[in-house]
Amino acid sequence: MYGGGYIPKEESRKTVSNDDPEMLATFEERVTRGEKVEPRDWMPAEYRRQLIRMIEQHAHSEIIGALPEGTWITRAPGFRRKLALMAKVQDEVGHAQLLYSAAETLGKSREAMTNDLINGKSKYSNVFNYPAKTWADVAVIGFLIDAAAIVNQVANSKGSYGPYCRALERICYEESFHLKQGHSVFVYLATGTPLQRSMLQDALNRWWKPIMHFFGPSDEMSEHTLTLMKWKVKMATNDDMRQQFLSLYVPKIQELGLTLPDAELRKDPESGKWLFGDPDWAEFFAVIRGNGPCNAERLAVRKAAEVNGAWVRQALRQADAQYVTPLA
Ligand code: FAQ
Repeated sequence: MYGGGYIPKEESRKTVSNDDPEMLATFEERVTRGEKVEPRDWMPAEYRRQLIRMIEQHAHSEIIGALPEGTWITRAPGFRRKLALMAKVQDEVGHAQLLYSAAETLGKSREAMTNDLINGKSKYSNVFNYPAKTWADVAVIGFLIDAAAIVNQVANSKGSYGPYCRALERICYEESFHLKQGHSVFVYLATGTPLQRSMLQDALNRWWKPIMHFFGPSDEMSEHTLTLMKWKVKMATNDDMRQQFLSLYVPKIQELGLTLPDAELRKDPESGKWLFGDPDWAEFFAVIRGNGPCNAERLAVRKAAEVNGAWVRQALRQADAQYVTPLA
């Protein structure tokens, strides 16, 4: 099931110190110079493991992320909105394909990744474990969650691992259309009837906490940031990305006369940093460990798709064996 140098977590931790010190030093010099690392290049076992973990989680997030908005395709208000939402959801699934391919270059098979997702072993983004209750939720996801994803992905597309960076660049082009789609629905509701405005305000209130969690735990609590930044897999810390998002998007939300459900949220004029109330990290950790409002439902849908699609994969494998002549 595993191949191409992929070593599962437990074993890889043991091998970290076994990396040849000279090879490690050369690798780190290359990364520091800003060179891209490609799949056949030598890399430390822990670099490989961390990349697989992060890219795989990202791919799962795109697949599961299609589900909350996907439930609104049949109920979108009007044909134009339906068409745009359908295209957006389809793009998210395409992003997962790009990311699974990037993770495969590191040696973990797609089958192993899918199994780890449906068996609950792999994580995916906290935000997709909350329900999309109204059409206004589609506006909040499309505008603010896509915006948050762009902040993260634009930064990391300048990172060290070639296949991941190239996938992120392409994803970011598409995400910027998603942001426009989300912004259009968001502004439409924010400038609409009192009922539309209150529906949007309610969605914003429900999504704000998960969005604050989206960038990961605070830097003091983050387990992987230091290692990932040293190797230029992550190009900004969780707190820096959260700050960047707040600077860009809080003013846009407030301009529309909407409020945010955090009485302590304000920009400190001295440090230029955003201050906010307790983000409730207990809820974040509960959700990423499988105990959010929709975790079970999301995995059940993904599992059903896997089971129901088994015959298609089998038919494709058979067709492949029948018609494709192996290269000599
Ligand atoms: N959700 O040490 P750190 C999208 C876990 S794409 C769940 O700080 P790290 C597109 C973390 O895995 C959204 N788990 O971790 C879209 C680790 O657990 P582990 C996804 C989280 O890796 C839009 C533990 O906590 N984006 O939205 C989260 O250094 C609209 C300790 O945390 C990406 O995946 C979380 N939010 O930093 C689709 C981008 N945060 O693995 C549809 C790539 C942390 O040891 C609709 N990933 N954890 O068991 C990253 O940039 C990083 O992995 C972070 C976390 C920043 C997410």
